[in-house]
Amino acid sequence: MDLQDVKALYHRPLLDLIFEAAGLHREHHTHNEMQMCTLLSIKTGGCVEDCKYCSQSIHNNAELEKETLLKTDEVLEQARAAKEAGSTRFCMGAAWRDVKDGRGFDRVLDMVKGVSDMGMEACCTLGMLTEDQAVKLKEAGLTAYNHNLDTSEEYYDKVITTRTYQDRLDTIENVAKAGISLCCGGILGMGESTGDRIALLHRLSNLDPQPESVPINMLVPVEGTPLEDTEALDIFEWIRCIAVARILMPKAMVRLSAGRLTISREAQALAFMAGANAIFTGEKLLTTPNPEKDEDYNLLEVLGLKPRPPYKGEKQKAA
Ligand code: SAM
Ligand code: DTB
Ligand code: SF4
Repeated sequence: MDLQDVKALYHRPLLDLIFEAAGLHREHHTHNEMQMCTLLSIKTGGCVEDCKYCSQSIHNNAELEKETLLKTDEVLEQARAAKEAGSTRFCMGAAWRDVKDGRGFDRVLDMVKGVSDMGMEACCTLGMLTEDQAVKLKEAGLTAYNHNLDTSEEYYDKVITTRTYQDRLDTIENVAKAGISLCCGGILGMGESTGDRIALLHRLSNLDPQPESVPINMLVPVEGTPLEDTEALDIFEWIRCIAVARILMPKAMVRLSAGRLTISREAQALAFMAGANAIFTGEKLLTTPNPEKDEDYNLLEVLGLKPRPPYKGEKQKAA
């Protein structure tokens, strides 16, 4: 769909959007299933990028305990615990600008292999990646790689100046060339305009192939970052974006990522109706808090949703 069409879609009445999104969700997915994923920060803080939202950038002043790259055993222990708690996808995040070949990367490859051998979907987000590195991750058993566009190309340099939009697109291309599923989305509520949100959704849906998973992050305004005082985005605008994402990318997993802690159960329920079908569980995302496990399971139960089994091997699950 071209930008003008996405714009027209975006401005349709909200309930019409939710209705259409819900229909497409039911057509392409088992609509009462929720994918539960767990995140682990395998290397925390000290990142040289200047992403203005991020607690882990050396350019910001967020209070944070820095950590060097975790040991493989520690990571696999956490993956096992996540599996026991019902997670089927385990995502490892590192505060790196890009991946450097060497011992650190070799250790990450061991982690990926270990998680994959446990029967979980293994996912990583490690910053920029070359094609060769992407191939190595694929061979180690990686299911998906997360690398976000974050916002529109126009708004991008208000948020990050140390790498370009094109750098991001290059990594995304390297991931696709290696045959790894792409997890690619953005952040809402960074002070961007409606037009920026439309442009982001347009860009995401025109990636070829489309992302297998689309994380929709709501800005977590971390103290000590330049975005700490950003005014919260209207929750219906967030739901509108989720519905548009579902309509534009009917086969993707639409993943409610950062920001759920401050979003009401009712708004989350509406987001699920609008096609969101994956959440991050566990009390922490990478560095910021997330709803308690019991709260999430309670919400699923109330809504009649059940955790979705892992789908390693097949790209898309039959509805
Ligand atoms: N360093 C790697 C990178 O930037 O690609 C991987 C980790 S990074 C934390 C992954 C994503 O988390 C970012 O692209 C951004 O979309 C999201 N994120 C980080 N901090 C956030 C915040 N405070 N609020 C919402 N989303 C955030
Ligand atoms: C994504 O888009 N959101 C997740 C995942 N990819 C790695 C990360 C959210 C991080 C939120 C801020 C934090 O906890 O530091
Ligand atoms: Fe570094 Fe990623 Fe945070 Fe940007 S979002 S500062 S690249 S950890």
